[in-house]
Amino acid sequence: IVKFTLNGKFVETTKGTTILEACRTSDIFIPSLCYHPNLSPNEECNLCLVETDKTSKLSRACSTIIQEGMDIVTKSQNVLNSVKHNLAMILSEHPKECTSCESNNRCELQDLIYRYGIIDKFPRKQRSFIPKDYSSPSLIRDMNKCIKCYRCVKACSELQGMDILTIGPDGIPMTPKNKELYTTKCINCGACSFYCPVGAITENSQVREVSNLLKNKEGKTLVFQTAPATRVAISEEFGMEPGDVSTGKMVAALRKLGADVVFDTDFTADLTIMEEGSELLDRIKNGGTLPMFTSCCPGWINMVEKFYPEFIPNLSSCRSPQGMMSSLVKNYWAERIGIKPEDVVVVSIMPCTAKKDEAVRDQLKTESGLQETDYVLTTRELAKLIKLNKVKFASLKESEYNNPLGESTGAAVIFGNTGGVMEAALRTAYEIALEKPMPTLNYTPVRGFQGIKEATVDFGGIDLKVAVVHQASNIHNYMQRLKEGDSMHHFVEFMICKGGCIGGGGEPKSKTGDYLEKRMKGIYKIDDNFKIRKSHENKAVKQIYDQFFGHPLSHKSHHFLHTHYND
Ligand code: HC1
Ligand code: SF4
Repeated sequence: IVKFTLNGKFVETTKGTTILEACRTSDIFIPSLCYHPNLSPNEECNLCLVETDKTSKLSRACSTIIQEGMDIVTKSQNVLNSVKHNLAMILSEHPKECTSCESNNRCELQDLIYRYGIIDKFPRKQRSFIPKDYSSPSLIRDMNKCIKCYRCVKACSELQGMDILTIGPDGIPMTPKNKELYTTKCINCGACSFYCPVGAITENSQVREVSNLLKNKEGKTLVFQTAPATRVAISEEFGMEPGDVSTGKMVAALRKLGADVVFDTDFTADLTIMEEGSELLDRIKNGGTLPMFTSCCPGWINMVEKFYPEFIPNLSSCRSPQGMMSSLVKNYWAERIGIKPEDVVVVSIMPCTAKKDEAVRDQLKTESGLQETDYVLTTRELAKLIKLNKVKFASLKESEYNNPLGESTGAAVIFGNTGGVMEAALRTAYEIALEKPMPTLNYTPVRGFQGIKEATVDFGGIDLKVAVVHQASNIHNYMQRLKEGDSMHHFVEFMICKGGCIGGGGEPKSKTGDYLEKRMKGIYKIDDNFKIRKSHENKAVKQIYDQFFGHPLSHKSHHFLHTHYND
């Protein structure tokens, strides 16, 4: 414990706390652009200035550790003048394109400029123009807007272990050899866009396209699907808490915006379990490639293809639930209700930027060459669309999904959390293999935030060894172990973002320390409240097997629900 004075008040905190952390816990506002609680301090923006011990020399709150007896002042004229000066300097280098910027109204620089009443008084400091990078379907980079905070660089290296972005000679983050992002080994996880405080790296937004379609459908039927992790995060964009369950409000908002049909990606998460669980049992029984890897996370698929191609045979051949849903809508549902697949537009709402990249894969087109998922909006983009249309989200009356592709179980929604696909698969595979339910449905060894979770399940005679790995840096470590022949599991779940999809690069940019924990709890709460919590008990799933696919891994399911990868 250290005791100190903060703006004249006696306070205590634990040893090693920085001034910035102490101020945030005491609800004292300190401006900053380069600091983020999930990243190590950057000490670049020079905005988190405070006075210590009555000296006129200012210290950076983000990197100054509180000492016993320290006297800290955050609000002197000296501090204010310096913050204003430094903000004005940053603004002088920043393009004034706020009205058309993707980050308008959610830009941390813009917020500070208003908060401190900064006038654009310095002459514009001309930087040489950097061509914008539109190469990736997932992300757009306009480094002219970069404020050199380096949060993207740290997110890419510290959190994801990817090292795609480094600081260039001009101080601007660059890709290897300045190549277009899509031609590098970038996996499109979007962590860089999540941490960018301005509009320099953003999702490759399709809000305009979807907005135009909603206004003028040109005879098309607009079908939406919503991913598991969106429903516990979108609330944050409307002043509610992380983890608040907004499934019904999100469906209602989509209807209000003009959606014709809203299906649930959770339905195809249940279908994934049927296919993937059967695939696992088949591989174990018939000597197939093990360990089998889950295949629903598109950032992970990119990583295998780009870094570990020798492990492509380990990937489950199942399409992701997004891919399965779009395939079902265009190849099965459209025909059943008498519309041509080309007259259906599928828009999916995802927590993930890499899903945009998944959507354009050649493998995921209909036989006649139609893209099955037409547009992907991240949770952030959907929130933007809702705000643009002035829909009052918080007071919406809840609405239900359309059926049959809207019916789901508790096993499906937990896909949104790290460990969820594994837990859902075990609930079903165990029961199919042993003809009795698992002793406990809440399989806690695969829950929580530990980077690599390992467990052994007694599968009646064989010990089924499973692992769950999330966050790209942990995945690199796991794959290294695997390459060295160290770890041997039967089945491994991989999710590229910390926490799984709830931590996706397209989720709202919440900054409270515990937003991931709260979203995770929200997901488990939905599962706990479901009457049906096992995928194989989903009635609509059973029906689709009876009426169309026959059984898991049938010829038809291989055709419509499975895929192959690029080597
Ligand atoms: Fe996910 Fe999935 S859980 S990948 O994390 O398997 O994005 O939410 O939609 O497709 O269902 C994401 C989430 C999502 C798929 C499912
Ligand atoms: Fe790095 Fe992910 Fe951004 Fe690519 S998308 S540059 S891998 S953080």
